[in-house]
Amino acid sequence: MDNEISTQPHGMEDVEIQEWLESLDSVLESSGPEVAAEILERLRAHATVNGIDLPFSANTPYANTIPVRLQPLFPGDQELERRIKSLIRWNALAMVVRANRVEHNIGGHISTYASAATLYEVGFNHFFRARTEEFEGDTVYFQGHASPGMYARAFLEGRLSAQKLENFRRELKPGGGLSSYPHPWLMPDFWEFPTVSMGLSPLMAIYQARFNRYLEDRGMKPATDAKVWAFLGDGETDEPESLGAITLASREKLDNLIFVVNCNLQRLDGPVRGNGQIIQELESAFRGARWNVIKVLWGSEWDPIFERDTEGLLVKRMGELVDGEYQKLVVSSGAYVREHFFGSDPRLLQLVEPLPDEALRRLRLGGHDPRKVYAAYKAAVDHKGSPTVILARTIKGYGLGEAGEGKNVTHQQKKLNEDELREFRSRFGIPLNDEDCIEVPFYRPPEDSVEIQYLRARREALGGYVPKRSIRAKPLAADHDNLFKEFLEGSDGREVSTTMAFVGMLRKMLKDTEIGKLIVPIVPDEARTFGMESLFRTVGIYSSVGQRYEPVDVNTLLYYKEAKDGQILEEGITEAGSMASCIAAGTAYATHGINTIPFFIYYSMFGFQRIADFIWAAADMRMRGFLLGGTSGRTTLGGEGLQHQDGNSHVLALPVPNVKAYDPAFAYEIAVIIQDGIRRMYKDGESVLYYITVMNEPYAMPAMPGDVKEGILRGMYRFRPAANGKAKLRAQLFGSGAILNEVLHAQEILETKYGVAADVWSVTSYKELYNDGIESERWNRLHPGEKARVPYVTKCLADAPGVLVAASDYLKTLPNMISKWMPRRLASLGTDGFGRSEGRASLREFFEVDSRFITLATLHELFVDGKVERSVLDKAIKDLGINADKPNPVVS
Ligand SMILES: Cc1ncc(C[n+]2csc(CCOP(=O)(O)OP(=O)(O)O)c2C)c(N)n1
Ligand SMILES: [Mg+2]
Repeated sequence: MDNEISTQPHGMEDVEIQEWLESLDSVLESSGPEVAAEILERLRAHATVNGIDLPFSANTPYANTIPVRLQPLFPGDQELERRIKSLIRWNALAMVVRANRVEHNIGGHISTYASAATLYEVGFNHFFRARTEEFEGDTVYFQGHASPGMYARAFLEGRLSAQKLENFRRELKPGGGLSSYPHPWLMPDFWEFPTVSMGLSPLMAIYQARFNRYLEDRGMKPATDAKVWAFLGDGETDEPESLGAITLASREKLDNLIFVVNCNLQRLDGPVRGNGQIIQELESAFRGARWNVIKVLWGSEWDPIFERDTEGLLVKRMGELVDGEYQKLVVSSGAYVREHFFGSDPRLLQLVEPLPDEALRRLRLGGHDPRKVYAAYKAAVDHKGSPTVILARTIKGYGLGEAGEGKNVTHQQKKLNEDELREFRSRFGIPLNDEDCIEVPFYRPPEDSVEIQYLRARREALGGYVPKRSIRAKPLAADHDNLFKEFLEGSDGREVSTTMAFVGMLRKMLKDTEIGKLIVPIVPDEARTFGMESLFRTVGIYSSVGQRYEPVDVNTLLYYKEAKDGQILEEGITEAGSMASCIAAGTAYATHGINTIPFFIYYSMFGFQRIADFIWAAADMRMRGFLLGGTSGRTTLGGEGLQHQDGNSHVLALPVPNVKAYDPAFAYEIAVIIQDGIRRMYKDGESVLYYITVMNEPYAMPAMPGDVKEGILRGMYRFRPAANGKAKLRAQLFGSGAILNEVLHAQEILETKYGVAADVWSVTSYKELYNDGIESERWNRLHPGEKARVPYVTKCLADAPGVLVAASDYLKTLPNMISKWMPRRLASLGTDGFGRSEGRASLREFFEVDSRFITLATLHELFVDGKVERSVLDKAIKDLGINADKPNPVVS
């Protein structure tokens, strides 16, 4: 930490220092801060040129960034706002305490909001503008654990009933309750952004602010001064995602973005940086990234003390303390503060001599002083050219006193004893008597009280209530039969991959009059891998500054074209950032009232496996759009090996309830899925999103064999029946993705070499089949008296004879999970195990999913059923060239 203001360096006389400081002061006075800064900058350069080694520091002293003389007047009624804030504090606390009285251990958080109340209330009373018909509104990411405060405010605003508050964390009670944290899925009229998985919201906020600019630059919404506010915890900043994209924000000059970090110096277990200073650490990280950093450390009570301190001793002392010591100071008596903080230097003691101990104890921190917080917010919204972070010092559990103010255990505090409740009540002036207060009732002053009137008037002036979520976009017509028709017709023998087929569809969609402009292609530096480079030229890569250079490949047809109205979001190597863009685009129907349709294509292994929690948040947010897992399939992506070859993502897509996951084999399947997806999401308004894997193996795309659309969407359909349906030996083979070709090949081998007639099914989605199966089971269990529902798989296979064999490029668990609804035993082949750097054929042999292993599996099933002799099997193993003692891919 380098924030010391040294007073006597290397024997230099005080007077010399004083002279330098005075001349700077006089420049400041006569010519202003800009000239003073210029001189200092020149001085620094001069020093460097003359060999003076100036240590780098991105820190400023441990003091408020905004000096008192630049502090604006507080525009509100401070006393009234304090009373309103106290009521919110009380109700937030009551909500948690009551919930835990009714149901022990139901949980909830008191101390986070207690520390952040002023940070929020200044925002609600003066800054957060609601979304209205005329104005898009500010976008606010509330710290997840502060949710009781947001509910308590909405209660005072008359938006949430006492009944709802009573059922905080008990959402399933009659009349409904309130979700623990912000979840648009559970409270779709209230919350907009899920923030409780820490670290996600800062990154999402950055890309949201960037997406707002993208919409403006593309002329899809008017440019406004709407802001994106993100409230985070200081502990939360340890999540790599929290700071992982801050340079994008400054590079893009996102002055529409404001972070507020609630620096209570504590996380759950204890101090964030007991032995250091989290505020200084964050300051240097953000300043280094060229953000505008505003520190709000000290409240107004400190101002006169600073003023008396002409020697800079106080700032120096403040910079010396580590956070562990600060934490102790805020819970200590005035006498202790005098002795241990000011006592380090007699000159410091002198500064506070006139103040009694009680006044020392009451020296507020900046984050609890509305005037300081207002000044910081005002400076942040007025700031131009870069994003702003406000580092506000607060006390965790502020006001809880003995019940947990500033204590290490405070994060988990959910109960207060009678004395603690009375004390809290008295401290915040809640009009409840001793007896009533221990019942912790919710308290709302009458409608005509000055508090309610004021609160309502403030919100009215700011356009309405926040947070509030509503769907603002009109449904699309989504009548795209013509658009997708050509893809149902096959490739006329031309070999193309499903990726190429998809890119062809994307190209066509981009030209469509209804959805062309709405499409947002998003790619983390893999556009060439997916053959998308032709789009660079046609729709351009978004860049807020256009293209300031002549691209090296300008003479080629497909040159790298960046443009201010470019449509592609080429995010660079950040799947998390790309997903955050996808979320912003896929929720714009609510946030902006614009039906943007994201198509986020990425290396499939780096999707669900790497950024699953963002996908979970997207699902919670009711994101609409398409995730495309490119180069998927453990054996279809040759060469790349263990890290890239994805045989997992369809399993990892299972837990996200509203993700529809497809593993299509042919272009027409993809066309059917995308067309239907656009209809369901953008016309019918369903809260689903799509995951489609596409592969890079080229093969001829067949035409759609009749009307199999329903089967494609529901998860399976018979693609190619057996040529000889009358044969004695019968089988049903199931294939997905590129492995369907192996299955088709096995069908031929079985028929020509072994006299087995097999039907081949394309299984487009095991997830759809599984969900349908468990839903039928459930319904039957709950309605035993009614006609039993039959799972779709069972219906499909009702009259299908023979043994059953499935093969895919994913784990065997996928077919296994639906096998119980099949008429007979199922043999499953799949790619469990680590991948290898190899070609497709070797990989498919290694994982035992090629046509030979499918053939063998079928014969083996027939053997188990007593339909063929052992000798047939032995001979087949030999004829097919299968090494029976090869390594087991699952464990090798
Ligand atoms: C990704 C993630 N990990 C862990 C948690 C559990 N958790 C909830 S709050 C908390 C501490 C938060 O500390 P801080 O960010 O400083 O917020 P404060 O409550 O102090 O304002 C933890 C560890 C979580 N919600 N998300
Ligand atoms: Mg904290």
